[in-house]
Amino acid sequence: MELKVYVDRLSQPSRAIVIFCKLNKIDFEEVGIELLKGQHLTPEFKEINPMGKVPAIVVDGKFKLFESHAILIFLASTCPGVADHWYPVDPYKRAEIHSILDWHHSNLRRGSTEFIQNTLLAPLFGRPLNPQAAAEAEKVLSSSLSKIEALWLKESGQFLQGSSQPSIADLCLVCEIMQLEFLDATDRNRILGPFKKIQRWIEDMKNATKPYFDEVHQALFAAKAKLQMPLLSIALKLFQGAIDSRRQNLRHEPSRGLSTNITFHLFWWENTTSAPALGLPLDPQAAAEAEKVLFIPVKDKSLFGLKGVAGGNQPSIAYLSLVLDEKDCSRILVLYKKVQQWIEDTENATTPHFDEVHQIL
Ligand SMILES: N[C@@H](CCC(=O)N[C@@H](CS)C(=O)NCC(=O)O)C(=O)O
Repeated sequence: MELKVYVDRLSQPSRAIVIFCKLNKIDFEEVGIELLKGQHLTPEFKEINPMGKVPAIVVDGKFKLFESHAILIFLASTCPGVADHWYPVDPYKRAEIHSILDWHHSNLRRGSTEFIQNTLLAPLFGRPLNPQAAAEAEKVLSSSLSKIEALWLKESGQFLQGSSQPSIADLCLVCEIMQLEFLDATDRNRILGPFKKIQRWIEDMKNATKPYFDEVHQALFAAKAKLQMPLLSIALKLFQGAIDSRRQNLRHEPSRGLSTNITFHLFWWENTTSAPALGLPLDPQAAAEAEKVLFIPVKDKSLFGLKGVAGGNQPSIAYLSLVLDEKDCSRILVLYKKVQQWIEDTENATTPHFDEVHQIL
């Protein structure tokens, strides 16, 4: 198998893939895609990942895959010699790993990336820092960390679910938390300080994945050192205008991964409709932001061929999850005939249960 791995080591899911490949002696070629240079937005890279995100892989020059969790599952399932503990064959253990991975994207990752963006990185992408968004993100992040500490780190073993050896879920979550190294010590200590088990677990993961964990994270520490250079911040301010106008041009680019889009659908729904039921105010500005993100990828689902996600002519669980989530976006969906047809097809393929279960809406 010829494997090309497209990554930027400053990206946490990219690091998880590189560490996994090195550790498991998987033969691969690492192709650097520098986010800060916009290399993920070039037409060439979008041929590989139409979402314009790293990581992505290409196998034997033809099979292309994005989304880090899916990539790790694919590699663990197909590459010879990967130890069972990374992605156990036992369906119960496997299901628990999937559960943690799905949770990761809309909780820990959401809190961590939003916090880092809004306290530090936003100006690099032409956006202002947003202390209010950072404060909200910190709540999500801290709540996620407390869930990991209370639910999944147990006395029976060093790793998630009390296992004695790590799985791909340990790798993804720890790489995510390592991104907090970008922060200054005060922020990082305030956030991570209360979580002693998590601190111990990070050390255990470093040891379990030696020497690759430190090697691959070098890029992060080097970038942090650069970010702290005062000269660089002055240069960034000077270039702010140029970056701004570039972002304007990119505004209409699809730029979010599929699982993130689903999360944005939820934000949109919450801020236009359901928040009062939870005792929260509606936030039209947040809804408008979420809608911008949601809108583009719905159109872009034509990229999947719609009549055959992954080439099948029968629906998969992916169809079911996406359709369930977007069924009620009629205002948005009205423009997208193929998506409407696909919802109809999924509805027919799951009749009568689809309509029966949607009754409650
Ligand atoms: N859910 C995706 C997330 C991918 C992602 O957000 N990658 C970021 C880097 S960490 C990226 O490429 N961002 C570029 C952009 O959004 O323009 C995964 O797990 O692979």
